[in-house]
Amino acid sequence: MRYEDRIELTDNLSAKRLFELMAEKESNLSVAADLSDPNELVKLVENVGDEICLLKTHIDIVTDFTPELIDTLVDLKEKHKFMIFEDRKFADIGNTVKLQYSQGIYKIVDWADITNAHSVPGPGIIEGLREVGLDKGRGLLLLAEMSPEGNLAKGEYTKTSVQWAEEYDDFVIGFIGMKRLSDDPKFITMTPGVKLGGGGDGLRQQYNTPEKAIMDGSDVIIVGRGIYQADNQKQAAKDYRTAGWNAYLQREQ
Ligand code: S5P
Repeated sequence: MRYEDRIELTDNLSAKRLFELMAEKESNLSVAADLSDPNELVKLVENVGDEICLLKTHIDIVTDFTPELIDTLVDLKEKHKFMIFEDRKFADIGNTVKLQYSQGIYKIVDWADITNAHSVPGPGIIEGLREVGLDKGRGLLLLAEMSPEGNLAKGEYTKTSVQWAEEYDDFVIGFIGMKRLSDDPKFITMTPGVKLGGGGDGLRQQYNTPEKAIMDGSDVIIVGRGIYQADNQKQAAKDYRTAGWNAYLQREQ
């Protein structure tokens, strides 16, 4: 199904907005902005902002973090029209993740439209995050699968994650997965480990091409080093955007 036809299938505001934005902007590209220098991070976002539907951050890798950085990212989000996904990978009990999501120095729930969690602690992790995120219209992705060689997110673990998404579908908007994991089109699958040319990274990351990810039923390709390490970040983002979007058009024909 086309992204615009999926808007009405979900009640979650972040999922609706993302489908809308992807269709409007003709982009299913998310950039993983894994840069520690805040100035380099902002420069990257300025370079790629027009090409992406979603900015994926790891806010805790930023050296000398200040709350002003969040203000800058939110300003860029409004200017270039994208959403923000803080890739926090929560993994604790419900009560603790609730605090990690809303308190501390990052106050993730205040600015990140989307975040994600491991399923390993059980459904309490979803319930804890949902208590603070749902009223703010936030969305959660479950890490039902992962990209690196040797990871344990497979089989029953993946299946149970999909069941929990169905159970908490007002807040869980989809998955990190290597392929489509649910037949229900309201769920969004985002795939990391994407690089033109494929390959790996020496630390067991495994790359697929944008075409392979989209043809396997993914909705959003997540690209980090393929874009931020390129000599021309803007051009690289354009290339990945075109590859992801063309694969989607071909899939939906
Ligand atoms: O299984 C996963 C899940 C995630 S969210 N594998 C991943 O690589 N990621 C994230 O995607 C990872 O934390 C990083 O931010 C990005 C991949 O970056 P790249 O430089 O390898 O493209």
